[in-house]
Amino acid sequence: MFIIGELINGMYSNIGRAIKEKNIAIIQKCALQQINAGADALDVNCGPASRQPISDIQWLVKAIQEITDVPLCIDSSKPQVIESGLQIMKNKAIINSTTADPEKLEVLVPLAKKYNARLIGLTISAKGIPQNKDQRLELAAAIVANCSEQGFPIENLFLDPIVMPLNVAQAQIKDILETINEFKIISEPSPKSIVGLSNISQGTLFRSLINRTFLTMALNFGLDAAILDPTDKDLLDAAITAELILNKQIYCDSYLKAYKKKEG
Ligand code: THG
Repeated sequence: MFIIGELINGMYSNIGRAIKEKNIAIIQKCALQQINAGADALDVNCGPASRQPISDIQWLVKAIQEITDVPLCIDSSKPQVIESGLQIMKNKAIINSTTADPEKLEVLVPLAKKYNARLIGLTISAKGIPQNKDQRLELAAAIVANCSEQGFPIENLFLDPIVMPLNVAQAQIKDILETINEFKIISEPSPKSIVGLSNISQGTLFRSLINRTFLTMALNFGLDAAILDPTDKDLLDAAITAELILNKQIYCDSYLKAYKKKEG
């Protein structure tokens, strides 16, 4: 599984404060902590409270690429903010995200092509978040068709079914898991799948337990990537063990240590 660290997000109060005060050391420490814990890439989101998201995202990207060359996943609903991050990016880029809205796809797919970036497509439209599997798949197919028409390689597209909190949308979670599996049959080559894992446990107790249980289930439905907290050791151990059980890692008695060494 491709792991994108979620912790550089202005939604977290320590990061929100660091962005406001331009405290570069806090951002760099958070980046290294996530990479050392096993992150393959880092999500970068200046948060809902940022009043100058264009300059804030550029400041974050500059701070992080001073100390690492892992791919950065520019997380914003505003295409201008995404482009400002891409303009100064030296690391590989992932655009997080487009929706299925034609106006957004017309701007963000060409940007992904221009900057050679991977692209995350959310199964959401101007009508909002779908309520069932068929609506999710319909929007996913529209994103895939639009990317194909514009000549964007589908292997570089991640589809996100949008994970809802368990305490808000319990009846939809099984549908979301099945959607992940069915993304694969939309086209050949297949698009990849991704989730924002921590959404599942927002507002619940036992967050870590719920996150890791959902992640192991999603892996069984073929999940390729997740935005998650890589410093949650139990979560990463559960993911590695799930991949072992699914025959994606080779068994040995010290498989947890072996996997981490290989990654580190
Ligand atoms: N899909 C895609 N991108 C995403 C999401 C997604 N980016 C944002 C988000 N969802 C993934 N990242 C987070 C980061 C933090 C939390 C959830 C998802 C989180 N934060 C605490 C909370 O809200 O309770 C904040 C705690 C604090 O303030 O310290 O849970 O789905 N493509």
